[in-house]
Amino acid sequence: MNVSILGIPMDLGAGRRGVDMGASALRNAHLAGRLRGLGHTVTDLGDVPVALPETLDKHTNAGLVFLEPILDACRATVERIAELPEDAFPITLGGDHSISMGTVTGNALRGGGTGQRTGVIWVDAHTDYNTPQTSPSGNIHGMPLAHLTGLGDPRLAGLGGGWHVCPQDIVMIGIRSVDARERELLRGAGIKAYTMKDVDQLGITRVTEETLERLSGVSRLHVSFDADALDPGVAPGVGTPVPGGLTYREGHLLMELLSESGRVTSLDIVEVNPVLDTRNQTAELMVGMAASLLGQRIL
Ligand code: DIR
Ligand code: MN
Ligand code: MN
Ligand code: MN
Repeated sequence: MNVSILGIPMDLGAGRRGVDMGASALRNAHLAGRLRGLGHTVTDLGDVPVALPETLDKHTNAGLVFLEPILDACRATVERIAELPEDAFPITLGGDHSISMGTVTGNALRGGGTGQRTGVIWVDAHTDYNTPQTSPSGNIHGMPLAHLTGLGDPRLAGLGGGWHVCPQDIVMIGIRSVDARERELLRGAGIKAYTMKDVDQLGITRVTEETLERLSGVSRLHVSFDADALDPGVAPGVGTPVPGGLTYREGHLLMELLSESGRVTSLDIVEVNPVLDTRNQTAELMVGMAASLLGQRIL
């Protein structure tokens, strides 16, 4: 496959500093080399420009911290991704999870037109379905999915022109932290969420099979992988660790099964925080997840 790597070194959407270095940490953990070793052609497109928080006022825009510079970075991301050919496999490196408003939209716009129907597999401890009204923090990394479906602030929801993700085309996996008003908003939204309870009860194999079945009518599938979906024991380098996450093998098996389906067309790796990590182990772990999604097999 033709893999295109794009970095979005942004931590403006997160409550803690450091995920802006995530893209660099993933490159240092030999992401490109691992994928070349699997037979892929890999091109690194470099980074999208992102403003430094030290140069900005942390003014809160009615519950939206750093709205303008996040919008700028997301718009630049949409442009860079949308121009890639339809047969490319983009891997976008965060950065905090607010980059996904740009990456998912850019991928939907690839190939021209007003946006293709796109399935989104959101692997995360959190549902990231806050709006500025429901968010307890004002941090935009807790809001990307709501905006991708067209809710929330019209500037963020408008990144794709008129394009939005259909709620029934979203599947969340690994969920174990939902804010009170976010939960109310999710109820009845039509989004499928596999919580950690579901993973424990059904097993990750059945969860993955059901996910692919649910999204069987959708030709483009985007995986948005927040490192905090994994258990903090194996992925300590994240800003908002939550106990009880996916094990090392559950993460890999999910990626291996998605890979076998041959249906995934793009990937985000987000929320890797090298400042909070130990010897870059979380970046190395996430490079392994990407390798499994792109064809690495044990035998
Ligand atoms: C929390 C934390 N739900 C918020 N969210 C995330 O601020 O909205 N942490 N995404 O990684
Ligand atoms: Mn997230
Ligand atoms: Mn998260
Ligand atoms: Mn819109």
